[in-house]
Amino acid sequence: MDTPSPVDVAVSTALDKERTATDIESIKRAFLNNLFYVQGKPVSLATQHDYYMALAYLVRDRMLHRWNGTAESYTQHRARTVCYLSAEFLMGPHLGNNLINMGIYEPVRQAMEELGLNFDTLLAQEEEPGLGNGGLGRLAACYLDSLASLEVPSVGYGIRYEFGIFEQDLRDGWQVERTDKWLRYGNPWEVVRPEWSVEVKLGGYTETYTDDQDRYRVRWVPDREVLGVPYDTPILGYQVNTANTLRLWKAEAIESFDFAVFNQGNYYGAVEQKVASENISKVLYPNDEKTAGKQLRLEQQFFFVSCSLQDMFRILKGQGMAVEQFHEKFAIQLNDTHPAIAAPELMRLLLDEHGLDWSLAWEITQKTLAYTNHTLLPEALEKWPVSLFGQLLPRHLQIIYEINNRFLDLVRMKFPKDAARLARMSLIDESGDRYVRMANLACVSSHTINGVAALHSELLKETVLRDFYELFPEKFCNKTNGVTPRRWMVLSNPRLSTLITSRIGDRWIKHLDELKAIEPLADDAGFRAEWRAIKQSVKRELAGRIHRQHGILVDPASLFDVQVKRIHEYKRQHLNVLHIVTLYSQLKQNPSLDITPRTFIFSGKAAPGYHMAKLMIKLVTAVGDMVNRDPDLRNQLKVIFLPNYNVTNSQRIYPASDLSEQISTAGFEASGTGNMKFAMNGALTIGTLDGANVEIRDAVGAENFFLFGLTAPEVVALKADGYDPYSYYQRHPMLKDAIDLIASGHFSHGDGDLFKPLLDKLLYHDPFMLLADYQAYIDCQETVGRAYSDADSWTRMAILNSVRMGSFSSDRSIAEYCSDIWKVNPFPVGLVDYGEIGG
Ligand code: CR1
Repeated sequence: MDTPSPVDVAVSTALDKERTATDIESIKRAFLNNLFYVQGKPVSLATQHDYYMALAYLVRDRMLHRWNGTAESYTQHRARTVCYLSAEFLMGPHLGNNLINMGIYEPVRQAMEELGLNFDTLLAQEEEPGLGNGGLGRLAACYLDSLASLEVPSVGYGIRYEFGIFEQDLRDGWQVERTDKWLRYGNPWEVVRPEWSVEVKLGGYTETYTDDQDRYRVRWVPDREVLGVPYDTPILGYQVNTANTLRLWKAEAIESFDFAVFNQGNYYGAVEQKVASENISKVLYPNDEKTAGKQLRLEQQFFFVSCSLQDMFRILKGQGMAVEQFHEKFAIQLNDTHPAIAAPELMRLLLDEHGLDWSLAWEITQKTLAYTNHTLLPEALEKWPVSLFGQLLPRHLQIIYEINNRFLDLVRMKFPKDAARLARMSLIDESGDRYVRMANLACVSSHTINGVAALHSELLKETVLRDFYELFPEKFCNKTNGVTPRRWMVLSNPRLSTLITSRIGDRWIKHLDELKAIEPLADDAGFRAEWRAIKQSVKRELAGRIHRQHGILVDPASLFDVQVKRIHEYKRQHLNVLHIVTLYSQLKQNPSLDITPRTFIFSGKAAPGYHMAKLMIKLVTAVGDMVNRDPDLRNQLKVIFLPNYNVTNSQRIYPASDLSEQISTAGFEASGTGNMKFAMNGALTIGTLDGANVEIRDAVGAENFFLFGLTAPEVVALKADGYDPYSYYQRHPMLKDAIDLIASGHFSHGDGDLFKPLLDKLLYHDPFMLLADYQAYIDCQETVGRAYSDADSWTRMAILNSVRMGSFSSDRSIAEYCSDIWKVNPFPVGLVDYGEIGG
C-alpha cells in the first residue's frame, strides 16, 4: 500500500476537523458559546435575533476555512478570474442557502430543535440584503451561486447600499414606501477590509504635462475625493470547497474630520464633507428599467467601478503580474450599462496611472470587457447630459471623445457617406441637448455583447443595437438566463426536492438536466399522488399565512393563479385584472355558473415615481376588496395582493403556485426569470411568446404550456397598421362590460374618476396592446380552468414542466459564459488544514 502524501494527510485532517465541527453536539456547543461570547447574552436574556446571530456566526466560522483556502489557492496560482460588475445584487437571506451549500442543513436544524428552538423562526430573523430591484439583481445573485458551484474563480463587485430596495406597505390599498434598514442589527455575513480601501476622485479639471521621458501626459486634478471601503461576503458553492467573494463598496470620507475647519470653530462644516461622501452608497435607486438621470446615480456607478478596477490592479500587482497582463488575469462582465463607465476608467488607469500608450490600453480594455443587455425598453437606455458628465468626470469625457473619434472613423470606412448612421452610432447624442450614450459606449468597448434569451438577442440585433450588429456581427451572442436550483428548489421547496431525490438521488441539484430521469414517473399514479400531496400541503401553508397576516380565507384546493414581479404596464398586471373582472361579472349575472374556483395572487413593487404602476396596485386591491366580500360568489374567487415582494416572500410563493402568469406584450420582456422558478416548482405557465417563455415552451412541450396572444412581429405589424384599441372595446362585449364596470366606480365606492387615467390610456393609446390580446387571454384562461379540473392530468403536466427545466439552471448559463465569453476554466481548490474550527 502507498503511504499517503503529506497533502493527503492534511486534507483528511481538515476533513476530520470539519466533520467534528459539524456534528450535532459541537454545533450546540459552538452556538451557546457564540450566544455568550459574541452576542454577550445568557440564554435567559437572549432574543430570537440573538439566537439567529449566534447561529449565523457559527455557520460563517465553518465557511472560513474554505474561504481562506480558496483565496490562498487563487493567489498562489494566479487563477484567471471573472469580475461580475453589477450595480445590484439581490442576494436574499444567506443562512438557509449557506447551510444547504455546506451540506449541514439537517444537523443544524436538529441541533437547534434539540435546544428547544424553532428553526424556521430562526431563519426568519434574517433581514434580507435587498440590494436590487428585480430580475437583473437577482440574476447576478444566481450567477454568483453558479460560479462558486462550478468552481470558477470570481468576484462580484457592487455597492453596499445602506438602504436597499424600499419596503412596501399597503395603506387603503395603495403602495406606501418605507426605508429598508437592513443593517440596523448588524450583518454577520460580511467582513470589512479597511486595509484595501481605495480613493476615488470626482470633479475638477484636467491638465497636461510632459513626463521625464518627454511624453505628453494628462493629469486629472479632482475637486473631491471619497474613500471606498470593501465589505466582503463569502459565496460558497454547492458541496465544493470553493468560496468566492462578493465585494461591495461603502463610500466614506477620506478624513472624517477636517481639523483645519474644525479648529476655526466650524464644526458643522467639518462634518459636512463626511455626510456628502457617505451619500454615494446611501440608497439604491428604486427604478426598475428606467434611468433616473440624477448626478448621484452617476456618482454611484463611477464610484463602484473605479473602486473595483483599482482593486483589480492591486490584486494583479500582488500576484507579481504586469499591467499588460490585465486581460489575461481578469474577465470583466458589465451587467447592463450601469458599470459601462468601466471602459473609460480602465483606459484612464492604463494611460494616466500606468503610462501605457493608447493602442495598447485600448486593446487591453476591449479584451477585458463584455456587455450584457437586459432590456429593449427605450426608457431604460442610459444617457448622461454631457455637461453633467464633464463636470463630474472631466478626464473620462476626454477619453470618450477620443474613443468616439477613432470609432466614427471606423464607421465611415465601413459605411461611407452615411451621416444618419454616424449620428445614431456616435457615443454622443447630438440631436438636441448633448448626451453620452452608455449602451453605445458599452458596445464599442466590449469584445462580446449578449442578450438574455434567444428572442431578446435576436430583437437586439434587429432593433436597439442594429447598427452595432451591422458593424460588429461577430461580437453578438445569446446567453439565456437561468436560476439556481439550490435556492429555488432545494431551499424553497424541500418536500418536492426530497421526493425527487428519493427517486433519482441528489445529483440533479448540480446537474439539473438529470431531472429528466423522473419523466417516466409522470405516468405513475402513485408518484403523481405524492407530487400532488406536496403541492397541496405547500398551498395550505401559504393559505394559512394569508389568513394569519391578511385575515382572508382562501381555499387551498382552488387554482392558485399567481403573478409576482415588478409592477409595470408592459408586464400587464391589468390584463390579469380584466380577466378577474370578467369572471366576477359573469358570476354576478349568473350566480349558479360553474367555474373553476381560483385564488388570484399578486405581489410586486412599483417604482415610487411611477404613478400608473401605483394605480395598477390600487386596481388589484380595489377589485379584491369587492370580490373577497361578495357572498354571491360563494368563495369561488379570491384576489390577494401580498405586500413587500422580496426574495424571502417569493420563496414561499413559487412552490405554492399552480399557474404562472407570464403575460407581457410580446417583444417587451427581455427574458424573465420568475417564469423559470415557477415551472421548476411545477406550476404551468399561461404566457405570450416573449422572452424566455419561448424556450420554456419548447422545453416543456407546447401541450404543457398555455399560449395566447400576439407574437412580437404581429405586435409590430399591428402598430404599423394604426392600432385602434377603442375598436376592440366596441367589438368585444365582455371586454366592454369589464371596462365599463371599473369605469362606473363599482370597485371604488362609486368614484368613477379613480381609474380613469388607466382606462383612458387603454382605450385611446394602449401601447402594450391589452385590448388586442384580451379575448385570446380570456379564451386561454378558460382552457386553463377546464384543465385544472382534471387533477390527474394537471399533475402530469406539472411534473413534466418541472423535470424538463434542466437547461434553465444558472449552471448552464454560467458554463456558457465561461466557455464562450470569459474563456475561463474551473479551478477546483482543496481543503486546507488551518487547525480547529472556531466558535
Ligand atoms: C428584464 O426585464 C430579465 C432580467 C434579467 C430585466 C428581465 O426580463 O429577466 O433583466 N431587465 O436579465 C432589467 O432589469 C434594467 O433592466
